[in-house]
Amino acid sequence: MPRDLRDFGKNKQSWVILALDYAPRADPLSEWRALIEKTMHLLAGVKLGLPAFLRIGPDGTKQLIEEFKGKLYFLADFKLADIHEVVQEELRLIENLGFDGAIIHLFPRCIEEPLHTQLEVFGLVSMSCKESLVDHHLDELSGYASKLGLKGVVVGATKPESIKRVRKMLQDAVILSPGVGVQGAAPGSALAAGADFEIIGRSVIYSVDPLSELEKVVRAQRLVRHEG
Ligand code: BMP
Repeated sequence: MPRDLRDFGKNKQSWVILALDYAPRADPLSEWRALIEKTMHLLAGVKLGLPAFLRIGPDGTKQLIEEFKGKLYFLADFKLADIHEVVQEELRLIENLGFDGAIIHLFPRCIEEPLHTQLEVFGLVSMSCKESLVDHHLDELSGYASKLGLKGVVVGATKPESIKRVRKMLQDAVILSPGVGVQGAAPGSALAAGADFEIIGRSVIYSVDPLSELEKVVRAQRLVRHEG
């Protein structure tokens, strides 16, 4: 049974979702397993991107999730942007792999009715990169996410004004914000703008000391949560 992302944040007092896309060394599964074991107490969840899935496949993915089940939230980010029936089938297969949640892209606007799934589904309404066309439709896509009854949305951490805007529109939505670290947003800044979780990849994955990198991020987040 998939779990609630907000509970992981509360229990861990960390609002970090670690993005796994890159594996600097040869054996991604062992590498990610070791990294997660070392940093798990500072993570609410792990987001598995398409590059990661293509490296370790369905079996490796199942194995990784099984190993840390209940200790971390597992989020699938396979850039789903298709007709309703195909997205529905993708979510079914993602759920079978053991994931707790999944990100879908909303710009095709082909989903006609609420999706049938136990997964928490997050719709992307803004991107962290500068010139994304998606951002021209922020209000429309946020309204669409709400109409579909999605658990939450993805809004770039590099766009605090957009986070504030979406938070006003969707008061109960769980907002996930990628773009902290390498893409320029400071740790804690997306939370300060109204996001619920910050998605962070390379600044941790490529760090010579991922643990202290994460400690810095979580410290900044706790300051926002407790003093903000
Ligand atoms: P990094 O911290 O290494 O920049 O990683 C950010 C992660 O968030 C990547 O997995 C990327 O796919 C994802 N992401 C993003 O960077 N911007 C978006 O607008 C949407 C994303 O899913």
